[in-house]
Amino acid sequence: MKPKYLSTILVVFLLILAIGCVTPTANVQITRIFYDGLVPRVESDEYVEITNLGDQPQDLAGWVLMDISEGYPSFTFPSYILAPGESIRVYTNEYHPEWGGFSFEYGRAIWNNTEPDVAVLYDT
Ligand SMILES: [Ca+2]
Repeated sequence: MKPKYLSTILVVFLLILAIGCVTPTANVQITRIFYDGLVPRVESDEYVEITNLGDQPQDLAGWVLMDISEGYPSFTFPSYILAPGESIRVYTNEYHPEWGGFSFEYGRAIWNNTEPDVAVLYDT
């Protein structure tokens, strides 16, 4: 291989590396599960808190929050721009506009109080 081609390959490689470094990546994570609700039996006040830990706004449209221990319920987000540092909550069956107003609208407790369930947040 001629040196000319080697340098071209090197330039392309560095270009890909540079684009990878400057492209903003989402860092949205589950930061809390309030699993032991205070509302008797139905625990409608349980919630999962989700925070944007990155430095770029992230649209949550189509993202899915699910209890994968049971495989249900799941919540699919509408379009919502989560600002850097902002937290929202998905309640079991309550409506809190100050936390984004998201709810599973589920009539029973979701998150087990004794044997922890696993919550997963899927991006699109
Ligand atoms: Ca619970």
